[in-house]
Amino acid sequence: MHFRSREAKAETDVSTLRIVKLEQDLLAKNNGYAEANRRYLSAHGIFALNLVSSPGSGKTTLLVKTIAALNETQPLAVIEGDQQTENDAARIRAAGAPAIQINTGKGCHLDAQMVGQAMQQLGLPNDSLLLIENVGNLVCPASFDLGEAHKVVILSVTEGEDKPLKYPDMFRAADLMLLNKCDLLPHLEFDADLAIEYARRINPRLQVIRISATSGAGMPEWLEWIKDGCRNAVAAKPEASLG
Ligand SMILES: Nc1nc2c(ncn2[C@@H]2O[C@H](COP(=O)(O)OP(=O)(O)OP(=O)(O)O)[C@@H](O)[C@H]2O)c(=O)[nH]1
Ligand SMILES: [Mg+2]
Repeated sequence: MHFRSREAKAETDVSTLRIVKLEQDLLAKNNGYAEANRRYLSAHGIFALNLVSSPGSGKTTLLVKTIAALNETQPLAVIEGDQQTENDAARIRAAGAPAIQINTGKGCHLDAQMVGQAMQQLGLPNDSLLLIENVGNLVCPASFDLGEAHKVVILSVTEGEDKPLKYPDMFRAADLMLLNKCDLLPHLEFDADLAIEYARRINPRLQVIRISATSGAGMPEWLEWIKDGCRNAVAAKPEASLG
């Protein structure tokens, strides 16, 4: 058993309170920037999605395929978040879309101020689609509102069915889950129904699309979901409601 003096315990309590206060201040500051982003996006009819997942679930692959399918008809741009490298932004530019890479260094998530600056640099056209790929991490990005319309969580079938139960905040914060790499199901013991049941146990209103970014299965449903969101964002623009 471990005994601590009353003084040592009081000191720990004070440090814990200080950390909690710092976290609250950080999140409050972020929420201010997120609200500014949201106002800007809504005033310009821009539909913004924040793609969140663990590393390697297929976010960039999915974005490349999404760009290939929509680029001709839908103005769009991408903000890429990674701790290091320009790799993902280079993949997006090669697919034909403008992209800004944010390197967060030791940071494990994008924040709303970084995204606001990147939005200004991109000069997003009215009525466009903004796709934000967050840093691969199932924990920190859940707490940071970027001003997006929806968080989209990508869970790939190689990760295990229990991830929604282990990382509930992310699945609670998301409105849509893309169950990716479904082409691999025949080779795995992954139970897709069980994974979806776990995710809905955490978040009963979570929409789910089974998808394979590489084979293209499920892509039409995902693209329809995006197009619906873009139409709604344009229709909800303040000037649209006046006219
Ligand atoms: N079989 C299969 N492989 C996929 C699928 N989607 C992505 N991959 C592969 O998964 C690996 C990681 O894909 P990325 O798109 O780089 O994943 P990411 O989520 O962007 O990774 P980070 O940005 O590092 O977090 C690559 O080897 C992809 O080819 C899929 O639907 N099926
Ligand atoms: Mg990526």
